[in-house]
Amino acid sequence: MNTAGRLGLYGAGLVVVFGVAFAAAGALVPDSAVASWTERGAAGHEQKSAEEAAQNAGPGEEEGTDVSGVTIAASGYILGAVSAPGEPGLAGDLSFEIRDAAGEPVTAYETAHGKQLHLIVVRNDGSRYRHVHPELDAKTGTWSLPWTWDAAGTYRVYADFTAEGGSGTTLSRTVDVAGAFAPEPPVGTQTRATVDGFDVTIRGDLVAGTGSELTVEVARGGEPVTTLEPYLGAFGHLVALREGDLAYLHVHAHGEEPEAGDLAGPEVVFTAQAPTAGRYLLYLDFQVDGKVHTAPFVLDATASAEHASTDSGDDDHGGH
Ligand SMILES: [Cu+2]
Repeated sequence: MNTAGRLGLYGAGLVVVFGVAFAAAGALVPDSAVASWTERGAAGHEQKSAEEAAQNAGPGEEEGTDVSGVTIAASGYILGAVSAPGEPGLAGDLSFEIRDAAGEPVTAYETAHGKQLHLIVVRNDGSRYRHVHPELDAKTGTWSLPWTWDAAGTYRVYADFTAEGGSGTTLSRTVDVAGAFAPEPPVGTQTRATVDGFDVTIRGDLVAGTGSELTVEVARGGEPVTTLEPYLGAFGHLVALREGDLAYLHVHAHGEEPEAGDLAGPEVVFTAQAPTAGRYLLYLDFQVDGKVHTAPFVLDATASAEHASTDSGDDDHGGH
């Protein structure tokens, strides 16, 4: 399918600017190159072509859809350097700080989805996904948690947070982990995942430029699982990344925030905002018997025009 032609100027710009890092999946991306593209994305300066000028609108303002997580700075905040072990198997800490426009570490945050900061780490090929919650040293503004890498490669580290008095922000940086890199890119769309004995399916059509309803269903041993537990303010937490630039999409679970002790299943419904046609990598975290499991999926979003006759435009954004 030729999606490139439908991406529009902004998408084309992204392919040019960010596609390089992903295309280099067979090799580590030099720090200098990464710094160059992240800073260009953040500052949006020195753009010359029309394509790049369109990009000046910045993530999140593209055709009214939400794109974030492709820059180190946004909304007056910057993600500082990420410190982490340099190669697989070395035990250490992963740490960083968020700084404000004045360069001061941010020490006060608001809780969203049950936590003050959500840390998503994924290798550039979409593998090795982790969703964790580091601890804040409220004196220094340093976030940290014990950390060991399983495999070499270039990783994207996303901090999804709401600073006190601010709005929800997602910033990202890349971290290089030395060693021989064996890529594990997705081979095609994937609507079914088997994880820790659970069979999880996802259905629904991702349509660019609108809220797309996605339903996940969890089974175990052929039986529907009706004992999904609340996790991060919902009965599941879905993260979606755009293949290529690994832009971080906004996904909302439907329904009221569950209370402790509530159970649900086997289905959980989400609304995802796919900004463009193309491929998306999705990761569902769900909790059963106190344990969190992660099911990965790969979906292709169609251009909105292709879908005009069947899509009702139902835009349920749900609660955040
Ligand atoms: Cu989280």
